[in-house]
Amino acid sequence: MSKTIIISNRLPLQIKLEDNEINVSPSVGGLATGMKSVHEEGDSLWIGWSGLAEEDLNDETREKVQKEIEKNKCAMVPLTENEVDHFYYGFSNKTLWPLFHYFMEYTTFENENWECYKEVNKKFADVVLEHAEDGDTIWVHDYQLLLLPGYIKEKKPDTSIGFFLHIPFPSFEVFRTFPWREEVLRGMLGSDLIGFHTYDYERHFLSSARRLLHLDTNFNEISYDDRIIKIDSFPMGIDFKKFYNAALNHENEELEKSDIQKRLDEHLHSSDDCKLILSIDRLDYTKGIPNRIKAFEYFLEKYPEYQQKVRLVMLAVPSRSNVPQYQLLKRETDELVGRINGKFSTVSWTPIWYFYRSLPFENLIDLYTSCDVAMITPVRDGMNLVAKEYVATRVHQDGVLVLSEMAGAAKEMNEALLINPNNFEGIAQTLKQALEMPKEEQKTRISLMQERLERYSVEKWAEEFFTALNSTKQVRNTLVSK
Ligand code: GDG
Repeated sequence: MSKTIIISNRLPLQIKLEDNEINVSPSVGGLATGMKSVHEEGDSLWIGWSGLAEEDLNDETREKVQKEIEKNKCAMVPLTENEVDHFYYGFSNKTLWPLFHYFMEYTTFENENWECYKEVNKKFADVVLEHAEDGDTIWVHDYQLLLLPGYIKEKKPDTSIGFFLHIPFPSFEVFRTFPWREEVLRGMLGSDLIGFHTYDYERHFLSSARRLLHLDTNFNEISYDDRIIKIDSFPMGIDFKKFYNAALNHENEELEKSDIQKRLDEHLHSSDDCKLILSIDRLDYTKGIPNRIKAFEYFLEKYPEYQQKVRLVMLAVPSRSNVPQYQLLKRETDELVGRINGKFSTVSWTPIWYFYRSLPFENLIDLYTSCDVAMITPVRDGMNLVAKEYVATRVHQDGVLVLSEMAGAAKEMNEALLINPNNFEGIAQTLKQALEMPKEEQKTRISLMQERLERYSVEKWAEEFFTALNSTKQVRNTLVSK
């Protein structure tokens, strides 16, 4: 009986260690949700890092972690602090992340990090090869594991390997600057199916494969190493029902109120007719946070009648805070918020409510359901699930999504108001349009987007990827039997 192996940098578990005791809970992220049914049903195994460095564990705690992981149908790839430093913070987040998001000025090319990236990908391969058998279906996720498909295919050619990239694949002109470009392409081409969020990323990949490796391509297929590899786009969805139902329940239940909800309640029950504009992102330079704040400042200056009538509620979730660019961004964001609040605030009104923390799911729903407009302005973003989640929670079909055309999500959400994140004039006019949009128009736009989100949910995304991967298996079998 063949089985399914899912591999991502992190396991779909949150593992906390306190006083030699470990606490394990399931992750709530999009990937974990999407793969849940695949992982729970049938014979399946999820391989990844636990989030704890080897140095944090002793024999006793390692055994406990191991047991919990096995109980959850997972297997662990052990990583040392040094590996986390060079593979994760180093190569993944100082080289691949900025380069693939077109931040070339932030990209470092350190040979030591590259060597460690290769070693860790091999470590992942070793764990996969301990478990994989001919006929198994293997799904590898994201930019931390670009070399892994190649390492697996070399040793286990009779497995079906799918790879999905959650971030953009950059254009050839950017990718060609990368010193290890051929090795990385060859690593990805160990797969039988390579998936991206959008057709543009797929096109960029095909172009790099053609121009750098001189490979033959036929539409979306590449001939490589006596194999045909299929390249396709699979825009990732969300667990629509989870968000929609949470928003419905939220209206009925008396939940324990967070400081944010108390503040939102005060606002909603106050007599002023101030509207709320929401933004939620990890504090990451790709998300266009400084641009958004500056565009909001421009809006308040250009349309002074909106001063005291609108407020930006901004949740920035701490992320990768030991990478210097993220520390600089934090400082810049703090300063910009301070400057704008200092410039415009009155005794009764502060233009920006800024929260730098991560919130429990229920509070995320508080934010989504309380805000009139969501303003999502990444300068580059593979997909952007926050845009989709905001729309899914609008159970009265009101609200307006202002979305950057640089987010993969913009390709599917035509009814959003699309903006260029660098055009402050355009953003200001679009914000005004959003704040003044008639209810009927809001309803038309939101319902159309909701229908699409419900139909193309994250489960559907996973199902379609697996169907495409299995069809590559059938094509291979036919070729072999000929
Ligand atoms: C990468 C790509 C692509 C956020 N704050 C809190 C919280 N969240 C949840 C949101 C959403 C997720 O985190 C963020 O997803 P995004 O898609 O917006 O962004 P990335 O983290 O950059 O994800 C991206 C994605 O992979 C999937 O392929 O879309 O382009 O960069 O689900 O709800 N959740 C909770 N508290 C928070 O404070 N509970």
